[in-house]
Amino acid sequence: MRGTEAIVKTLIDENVKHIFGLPGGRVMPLFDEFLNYSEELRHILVRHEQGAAHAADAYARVTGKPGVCVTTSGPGATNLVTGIMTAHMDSSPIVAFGGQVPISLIGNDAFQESDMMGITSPITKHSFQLRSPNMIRSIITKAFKIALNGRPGPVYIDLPDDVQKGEVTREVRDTHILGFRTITQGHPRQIKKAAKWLLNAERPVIIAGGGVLWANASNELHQLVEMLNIPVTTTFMGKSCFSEQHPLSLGVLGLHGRKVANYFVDNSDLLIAIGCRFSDRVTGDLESFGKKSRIIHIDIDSAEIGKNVRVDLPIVGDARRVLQQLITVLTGMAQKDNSEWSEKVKRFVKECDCNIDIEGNPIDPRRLLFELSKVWKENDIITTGVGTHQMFCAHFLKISKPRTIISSGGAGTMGFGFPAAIGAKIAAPNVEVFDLDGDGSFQMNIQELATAKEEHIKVIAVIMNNGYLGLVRQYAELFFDKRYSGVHLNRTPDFAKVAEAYGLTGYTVTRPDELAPILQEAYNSDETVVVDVHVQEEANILPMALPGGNLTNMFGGCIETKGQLFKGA
Ligand SMILES: Cc1ncc(C[n+]2csc(CCOP(=O)(O)OP(=O)(O)O)c2C)c(N)n1
Repeated sequence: MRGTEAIVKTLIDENVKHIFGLPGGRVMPLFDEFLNYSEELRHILVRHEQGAAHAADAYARVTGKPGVCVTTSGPGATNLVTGIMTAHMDSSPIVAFGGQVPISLIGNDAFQESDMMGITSPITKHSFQLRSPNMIRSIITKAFKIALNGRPGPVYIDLPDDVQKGEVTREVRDTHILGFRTITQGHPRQIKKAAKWLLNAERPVIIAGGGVLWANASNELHQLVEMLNIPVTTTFMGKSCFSEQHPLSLGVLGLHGRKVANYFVDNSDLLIAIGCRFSDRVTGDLESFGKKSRIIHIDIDSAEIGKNVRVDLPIVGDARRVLQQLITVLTGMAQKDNSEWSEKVKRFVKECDCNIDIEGNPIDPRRLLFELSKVWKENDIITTGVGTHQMFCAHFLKISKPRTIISSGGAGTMGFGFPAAIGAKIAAPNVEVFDLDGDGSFQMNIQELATAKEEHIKVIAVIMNNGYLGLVRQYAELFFDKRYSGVHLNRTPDFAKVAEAYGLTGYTVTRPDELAPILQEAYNSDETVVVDVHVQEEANILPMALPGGNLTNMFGGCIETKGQLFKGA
């Protein structure tokens, strides 16, 4: 058996059905093999390798299974780096393959050689270099195991040319990884203690992070909330793990979070953080975060516990397993009436329910979200770029089904949205996928329109076009005396015409009354559509807390808040 055949067969055995990539000299043997297995394994040709990594990443976020991408050596492989780092920061399992020069040339500065082991090691869970065709099955199987088990994350595999071309003479089948052990069950004593704390707390709040989604623990989370009437806030990465239509949903917390979420987190006496890593975007000032509360931290990655915040009760384990354990223990205990707390939360949640049906021309970004929400169905998926448009989504969009919002949180990678939409659509062909993007972010991977056209992948790109690198402009306005340096996008192309140039349909929207019919038309279309929505140029995403400041010290925004939210609270 050829090395390339062993690669493809192992991928098929790992249930891989799609692979995103772009070829070059050092990966041609593998691409040649793809032709022999095109029925089982569909290769999707992207136009830039970064797009392949983001598509694989989004595929993983939608399915919960590793996404796979493949590139040639040197610049092909280095073009993956931003995508691998993005997946790493958001704990997304991808397996990325890069071609490599033959083993005998490694270290010679051969044509298109790059030290991908060195480059990827800080941004992956593990990097492998295949050094013998006999090791192919063993290493690829291990790579999938590592990517998915425990805290998920990316794995890189370097594929020297001669290993691809070589013969498998004695296949190594060992897939055991020495020292790789994941703790999934929470310690029973800690679980009991957590249950007691939960029942004794006067003002408990759950903070749910991306780990809840990766563990498929949304049902258990809802169950726990029904049982105890505890409010839930999510991190941006956890958004969608708890229905934001639920009366006890506080929405997203943090720097650009909702006032009501930040307020209740700050005033709770018990925080139960599940699968969240307490990023600086979530905590703000670490000195004052959680000052009034005890903190229970449930996480599969023990290294996260105590890393950023003081933890009073650590529980290492899989979020779903631990929640199941907690529910079992709590079932046997006398429940406490905490209706005073939960009613207060519900009242404040209602008060903080902002109006996003905003009139006026130019279009307010919230108006776009309002119209979008009317068009899409709850199982449809939305991806985003990075900027104000992303934070408008985080703050104002109510998402109710798990894994339906896909965004680059930890890395904040502009250009993520559109290729991610492609990956999401491949993963979930029966729902509509929207990429809600910024005019800056969309231009960073605009070339993937060709991929969508050629591969008949239908997504709806909606561009919140403000003519600026909006979030940086906002920070310049707020923190640099409105001294705008390098934030105006003077030469933005006509996106509708760009879409047409790729053989697709494009629309330009400049008036609020055009939004509903055009979005509906885009929804009904069979092909990828670009909807370029011209919004207010200097719309700020507010309220916000000061970076590094106290979470409750938010300024701006909420002019539409009904009532005086925190007065006398
Ligand atoms: C690859 C990359 N480069 C630079 C940045 C810094 N950055 C953060 S937000 C932003 C502006 C984004 O502009 P746009 O996509 O138009 O979205 P808007 O804020 O206008 O909604 C920039 C430049 C980044 N996050 N990622």
